[in-house]
Amino acid sequence: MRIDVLTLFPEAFENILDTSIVQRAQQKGLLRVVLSNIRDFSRGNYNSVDDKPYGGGPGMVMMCEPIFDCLEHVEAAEEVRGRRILLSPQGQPFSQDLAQELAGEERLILIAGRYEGFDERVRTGLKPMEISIGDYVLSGGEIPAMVVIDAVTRLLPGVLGHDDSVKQESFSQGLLEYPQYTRPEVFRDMRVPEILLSGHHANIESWRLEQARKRTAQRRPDLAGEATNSKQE
Ligand code: 9D3
Repeated sequence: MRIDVLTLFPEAFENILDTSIVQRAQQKGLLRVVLSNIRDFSRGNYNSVDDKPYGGGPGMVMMCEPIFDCLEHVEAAEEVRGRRILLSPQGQPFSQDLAQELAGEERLILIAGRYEGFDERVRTGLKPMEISIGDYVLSGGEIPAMVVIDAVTRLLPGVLGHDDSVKQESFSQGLLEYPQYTRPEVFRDMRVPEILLSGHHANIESWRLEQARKRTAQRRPDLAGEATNSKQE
């Protein structure tokens, strides 16, 4: 997969991309992330990428021309056009299902904005899909873009290696995690549940499932009923 990111702050991505699973995916040749600075496509003497909103109002708006030019430049670098994605508070809520869908694409082009928002012609002219990562106010689309990159990268075949964590995830899909323990057996009078020391794998598995269900019902009633469990049902 190739992921392009159009941003005013390419530096903001570098540390994250170079220290995460994303780096491993890139080293394995499964992913290539290409950062482009929208400011490189600004015109005129002041290199501006934002301007005052027509009709008045607070704040500044991202201009369409540098974004169109940057996108067209980046798209020309590869045969496959890919999926255009605008990170925006007005977008479709990001979810594991959407991450799964995006992981099937050959190429993603993420557009991360700053300021009060985009000139509407970015939407009408480029017809990107819009993604929000949740109902809270951030200062820009960079962190949401990193969230999307991280969630999608983990789903690319070969990135995690075919260890249990992938299986575990699908096993307990839609449930919160069960309680986990590691050494020591007793820490400040708090004991590890006896069943986990019993070596009885079937009992351990049903204890974990029960714990996961209780926890889900208590903390995330909105998820209850969502769970798919291939072993049990
Ligand atoms: C307080 C500013 N708001 C005034 C009506 C609008 C606004 C514009 C730009 C709010 C946030 C932003 C910057 N956020 C994003 O670009 C963003 C975002 C987010 O803030 N929350 C969740 N997901 C996303 S995806 C992109």
